[in-house]
Amino acid sequence: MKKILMAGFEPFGQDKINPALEAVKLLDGKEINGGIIISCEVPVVRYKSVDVVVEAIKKHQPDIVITIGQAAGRAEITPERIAMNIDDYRIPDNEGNQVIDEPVIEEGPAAYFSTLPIKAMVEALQLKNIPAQVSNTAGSFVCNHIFYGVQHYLVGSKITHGFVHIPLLPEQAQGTEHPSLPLTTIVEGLAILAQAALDNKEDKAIGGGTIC
Ligand code: PCA
Repeated sequence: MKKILMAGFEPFGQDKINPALEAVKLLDGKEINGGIIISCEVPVVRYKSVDVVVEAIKKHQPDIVITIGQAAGRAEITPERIAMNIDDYRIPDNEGNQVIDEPVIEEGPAAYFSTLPIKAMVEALQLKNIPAQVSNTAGSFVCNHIFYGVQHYLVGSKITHGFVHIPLLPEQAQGTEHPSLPLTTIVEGLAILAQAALDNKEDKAIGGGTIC
């Protein structure tokens, strides 16, 4: 049975809850077709976030790693395509680090692509009527940092990894203009993503893309 490590971020900024953490807690130990999901909690802290996931990888020896965070303002579950080698924090992380235009890894390449089948994952979600779309930017805060840092650690490894942003929960979005998704839908969506990652060694060539 394959292992899928799902790592969800703790709350940060003004938020008291992070749907990523709530969802992965509910998915811990869940069996899917040919695999089992293991979850872990990740601090919203520069460097430490990557260290925690690397420790979990060493401990559990997963086949697939999916790191997950919230994206206020997004209406869909969005597998990220690319991680860039920049930390540019508009707000401090949970230990007060606020850096401007510093690399995630000195001497690292400009960017890494997700090694998850992002198009197949989006297709699998849409087939179940769960809103989903590929995203071409994970921002420049700790989500991009962990995405880049874990990809860097996994260079040359057989373990595949990518980052997924999810919308806010209805209770977080209340009184704001932000869209939201219920926790049950997010949990169902992440299980579908894990299954799609397991079932598709190669990504599907599905058209789309964005035009500016
Ligand atoms: N979202 C933030 C960091 C943690 C999280 O859940 C981000 O998008 O960078």
